Amino acid sequence: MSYIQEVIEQTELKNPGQPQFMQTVKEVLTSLAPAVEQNEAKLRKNVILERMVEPDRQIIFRVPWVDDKGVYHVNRGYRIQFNNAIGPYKGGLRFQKDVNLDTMKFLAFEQTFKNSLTSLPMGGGKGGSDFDPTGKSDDEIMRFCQSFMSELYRHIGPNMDVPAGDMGVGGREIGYLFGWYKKIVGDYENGVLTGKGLSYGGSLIRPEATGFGATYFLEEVLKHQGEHLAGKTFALSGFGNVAWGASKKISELGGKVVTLSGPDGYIYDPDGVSGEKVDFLLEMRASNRNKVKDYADKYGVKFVEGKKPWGNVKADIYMPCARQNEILLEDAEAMVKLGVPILNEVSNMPTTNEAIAYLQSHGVLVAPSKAVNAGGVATSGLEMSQNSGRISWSAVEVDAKLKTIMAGIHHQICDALDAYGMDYNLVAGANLAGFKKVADAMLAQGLY
Ligand code: 2IT
Repeated sequence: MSYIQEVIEQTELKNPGQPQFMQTVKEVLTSLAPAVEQNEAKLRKNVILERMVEPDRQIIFRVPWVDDKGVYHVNRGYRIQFNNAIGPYKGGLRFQKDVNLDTMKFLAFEQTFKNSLTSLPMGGGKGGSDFDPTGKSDDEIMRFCQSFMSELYRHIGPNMDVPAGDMGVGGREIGYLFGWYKKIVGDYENGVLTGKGLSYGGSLIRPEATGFGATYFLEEVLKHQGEHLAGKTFALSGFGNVAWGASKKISELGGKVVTLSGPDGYIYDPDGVSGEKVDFLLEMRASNRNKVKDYADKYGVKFVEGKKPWGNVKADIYMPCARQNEILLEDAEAMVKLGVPILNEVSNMPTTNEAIAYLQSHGVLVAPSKAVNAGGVATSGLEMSQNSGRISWSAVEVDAKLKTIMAGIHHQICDALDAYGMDYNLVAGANLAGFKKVADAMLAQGLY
C-alpha cells in the first residue's frame, strides 16, 4: 500500500464520525503523490504525513452564559491548534449552531496549508462554538464572547495562537473578545486577535480582504487563460462579509454579481449587486436576521425560496461564499450542463471531493478555496506585523500588499505544477505548494 494510502487509512480509524475532516485529509494527501514519490524514505522516517494529520492539541471547553431573560445556557467551545511549524497558530473563530469537532478539525487542517501559501509566518489553527448568533441581542453576544474568552485566553497569545473572525464572528465579536482578554491578562497585547476595529489596532482593508483577495486571485487565473474580469457575470452564495467584499471588488472591476444566497434561499438581481446595494449587505448581517430575502424585498428582485443558485442560474463564474459542502455532485452535473466554465471557491471546502473530480474531468476550471480565500488570513498577517511594529499602513498600502500576495500564491502554484511536470490543476498545485514549506520546516525542526 502506498504511504499516502496508509496514512489515510490510519487517520480514518483514529477519527471515526469525522467525515468533513476525512474529506479534507483525502483531498490534500492524494494531491501530494508526486512530492511524496520523490522523497518517500525521508518523509516516512520523519513521520511527516502522520504528524501533519494529527493536531498538536485539541481544546474543548464549556461556555456558560445568561440570556436577556435571565435563562442560563451552555455551549461548547473549541480551539484546534493544528500545526505551528512555520509560525504561531493562526485562524478564525466560527460561531454557528452546527459547529462540531469535525468542522473545527477540517478547517484547522486546511488553514495550515492556506497559511503556508500566503508566504507569511503563520501556522494553522481554528476555533469556535456551536453558539447560534441568529436572533441574539447585542448584550447576549457580548456576554457569550466574554464567557468564551474566559477559557480561551489561557491558550492564546500574540506569539502562540492568534484567532480572528470567521462565520458569525465579525468586528463586533472581536471587540468584545479583545476587551475581555485585556481585562483578564492586564497587558495591552492587541496582537492576540486580528480583525480588530481601526481604533484599537485593526488593519485597513481587513474586512474587505477575503472578498478582494478572492477577486484578485481570479484575475490571475483569468490572465493565465488570456481573459479579463470586466463584462463577466458571477453567481455568488452567501451575503456575509466575504460575499460583501467580493461584490464590492467585482462591481468595481466591471463584473456583475447576479445572485446572493442565505439559509432561506437565493436572490437574482439581473442589474448586478453594486453601489448602495453592496452596503446594504452590511445592514443585513448586522440585523442578525440571517435572511437574504431582505435584499429582494428592498430592491424588488426575484427571491427563490429554499434553493441555491448552483445549476439554477447561468453565469461565467460561480463563487460560493457561504459554507462547506454546498456544491454536491448533482450541482456539479447541473453546472456542467449549464456550461459554467469556472468555479472560484471562496468559502472553505464548498465543493465535495466527488464534485471537484466531476468538474475537473468535464473541463471546468476549479480554483480551490485554500488559495482563493487566503487574502483574509494574509491581511490578518499584515495586521499582526503592524501591531508588533507599532505602525499602521494606509488602505492603499495594504491593498497593494494583498494584491501582491494573491499574485504570489498563483505564481507559487504554477511553479509547483511546473516542478512536477503537471498541467494547470490549481487544486493539486495549491496542496503541493502549501505542503512544501510546512514539510521543510518540520524536517528541519526534528521530531516533536
Ligand atoms: O478561514 C479563514 O482563513 C479565516 N476565517 C480567516 C482567519 C484569520 O486568521 O484571519
